[in-house]
Amino acid sequence: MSPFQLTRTLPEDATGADLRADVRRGLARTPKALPPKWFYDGRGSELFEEITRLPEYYPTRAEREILAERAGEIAAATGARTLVELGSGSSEKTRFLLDALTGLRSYVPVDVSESALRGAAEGLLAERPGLDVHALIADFTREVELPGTPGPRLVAFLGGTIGNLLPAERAAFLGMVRGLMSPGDALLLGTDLVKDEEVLVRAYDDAAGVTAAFNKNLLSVLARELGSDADPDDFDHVAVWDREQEWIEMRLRARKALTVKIRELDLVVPFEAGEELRTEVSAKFRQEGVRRELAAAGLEPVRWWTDAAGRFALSLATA
Ligand code: AVJ
Repeated sequence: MSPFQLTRTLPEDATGADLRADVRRGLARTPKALPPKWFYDGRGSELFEEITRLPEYYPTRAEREILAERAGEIAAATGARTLVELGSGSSEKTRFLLDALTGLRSYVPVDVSESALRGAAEGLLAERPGLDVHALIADFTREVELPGTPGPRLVAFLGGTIGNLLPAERAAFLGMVRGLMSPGDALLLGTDLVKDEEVLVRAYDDAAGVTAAFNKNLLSVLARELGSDADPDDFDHVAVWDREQEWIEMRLRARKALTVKIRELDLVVPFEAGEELRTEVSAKFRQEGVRRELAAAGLEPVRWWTDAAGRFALSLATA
């Protein structure tokens, strides 16, 4: 059997149908809102990689610091023979885990992007000739069906991406993950932490304007995929801290009254001057909240690590 397999559980046209449904629903509601998963076309993924290198965007560096420091402990605590990575993207930070997990036999990266999966697998297969890589093209916010790889499994969901889900979606997601796990398996979860408002807002509204370009790239996705005529220059990038919900919201704010025509949906969407479209929430967590959400999904929190500055946390939970 080849050490590389690629399985598609996502129908070829699923993404298009999902996008249409999300745009129809999201632009009809008040306030207007779209889910952040639509940022990540080729250009959006590039812009996100650029964000992770910005001086203001600390989460990637903070999480890498924890992984570099704690990969050995994680490996010892889990003894994983399979590593499942949800939303693996470029799999860059995963190297720490792959290097530390000495008994690892299988790596299962899960992502909606086939190109990201192929790119990540290529380097790995060369470096780790004994490793089976079973890449899964799937949307981790939906049902995921894992290949029958050896246990125990470590399921990693890194980057703080869980913060992009709304509370009810997080509960559903954690329940789905719990359902993938057998006794002895573990979840490694990355969460960005509540901190000073200024630091948070700057991380999502950087001086170089990369996050603004990332946010506005959503309009390019809508133009290409659905024939939308929204002009990025007619919108401002906005990042605000919601202190009640404890999340950052990114929005696109119309600079003037305008209409957006979306040809493929036969839709005309009016914006008042100053009206905002929510494009992302990025929730920030406290240890108590993470414990509560894990427990509510039937997962037992067993370890909690932060970077030295206490900005970001990795949790380990068992099934
Ligand atoms: C990688 C999805 C967790 O919410 O911080 C970065 C995405 N958005 N800058 C985040 C993002 C704006 C990022 N996640």
